[in-house]
Amino acid sequence: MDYIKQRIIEIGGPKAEMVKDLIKKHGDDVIQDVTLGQVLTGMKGMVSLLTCTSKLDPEEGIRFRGYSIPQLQELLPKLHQDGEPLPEGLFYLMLTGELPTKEDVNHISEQWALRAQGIPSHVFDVINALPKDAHPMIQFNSAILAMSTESQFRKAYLTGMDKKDYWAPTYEGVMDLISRLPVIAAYIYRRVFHNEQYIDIDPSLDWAANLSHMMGYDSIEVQRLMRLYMVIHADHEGGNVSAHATHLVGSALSNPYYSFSAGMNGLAGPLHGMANQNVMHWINKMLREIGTDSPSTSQIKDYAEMTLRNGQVIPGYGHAVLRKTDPRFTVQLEFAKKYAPDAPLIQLVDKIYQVVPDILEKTGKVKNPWPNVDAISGSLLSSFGITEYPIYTVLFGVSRALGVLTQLIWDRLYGLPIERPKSQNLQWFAEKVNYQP
Ligand code: AMX
Repeated sequence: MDYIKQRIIEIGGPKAEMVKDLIKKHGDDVIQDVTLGQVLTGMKGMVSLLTCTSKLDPEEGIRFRGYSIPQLQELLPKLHQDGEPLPEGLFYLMLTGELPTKEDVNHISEQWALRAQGIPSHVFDVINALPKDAHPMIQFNSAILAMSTESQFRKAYLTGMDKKDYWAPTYEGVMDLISRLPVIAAYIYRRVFHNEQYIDIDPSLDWAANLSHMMGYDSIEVQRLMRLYMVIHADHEGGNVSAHATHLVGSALSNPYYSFSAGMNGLAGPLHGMANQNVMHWINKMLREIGTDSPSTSQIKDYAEMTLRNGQVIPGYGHAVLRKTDPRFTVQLEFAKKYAPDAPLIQLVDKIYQVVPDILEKTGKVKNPWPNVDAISGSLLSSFGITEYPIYTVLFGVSRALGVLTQLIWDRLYGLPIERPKSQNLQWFAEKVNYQP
């Protein structure tokens, strides 16, 4: 057995026992009161999920197994001393709760490069059957579903295995799926934007560098950017739409492909992962309508206010949990200032940052006026040559697989049951609070 699986058994076994024991001894203990407002406004702040891969603090931002992004930059194995952490290391950390060694990271890199080569040909047929102008997320998700024919979980389930072992075929499916996503994403990118000039995988490269390579970018800078991008988008606790959807569908024991596909359908929404593309759309429309590549802060202010007057959101700003500037925004801005300080788009992002929070604050209703991860990610990719913004949500999805699929393995380890919250009609809520119109 692979030594990582052995380690998962050692770590996961006692934790699974603890979950059972907690339910047995404290299943009826009250842990939180729930307000009507919480239920009717998206369950914000309502504790309803068990997730250990990462934790989101409203003021500080994300921590992966207790480590902040700056700490990860310091502690996770890197290819270059002054470089970005390898996403393989973050995956290992989220999976086991332990910091990986360089050998662990190399082992995962090798595993993924090997497994990436096993994509059945019908998956590419499915992509090719779609029109090229079908949004890349449609192509991406269709390919994920098509790969479900390979599900090891389904085969193992049908053999009648013991449910405490479900995590093992789930792990195999997750490893296959994560390894293959860069190939699929790059294939879609080259199909749609580069005249079907496909580039083969290079098994000597790490996972993120391979994605960059297969997309057609072999510079050290883009490889570094891709590693950073893949690390910071990987996980954001359990309640965000892509994680929660993956978890929910997975709770029916749907295989990793079905479960992840559900998460990706959620990521494709404009309030979630599609925001990274919409930010570029918003910026380009603004530049077109104002008629300049370098608008003044007062022109940006007028345009942002017009967006609000038209009843639209300003993409890249606001968050359901965060109440400060997203550290994932800050780390990208730092990267940009280091490697592309003169990029006009980065200067524009900086200018928008000076103007928009104040405007959102003045609405009196936006709970978080600060930029999120998507306010800059597209401008950063664009500044390094990846200008075709419909692919951005796909790249987000490749990264998000690391977190939500690790969560799925843990759902299986914990033996979590099918999810089935109670719903009530409007009258029930009105009666519950003695509502008087
Ligand atoms: N522009 C304009 N209005 C905004 C806004 C923004 N950026 N952010 C929030 N608001 C509005 C909401 O639409 C809501 O208006 P309503 O009362 O008229 O319906 C009001 O402010 C209160 O909303 P909230 O409690 O502050 O936010 P939320 O938790 O309901 O939603 C989010 C969070 C991210 C969906 C929202 O801030 C938003 O739409 N932002 C723009 C889209 C975006 O950038 N999404 C990406 C988020 C990160 C990610 O998942 N990748």
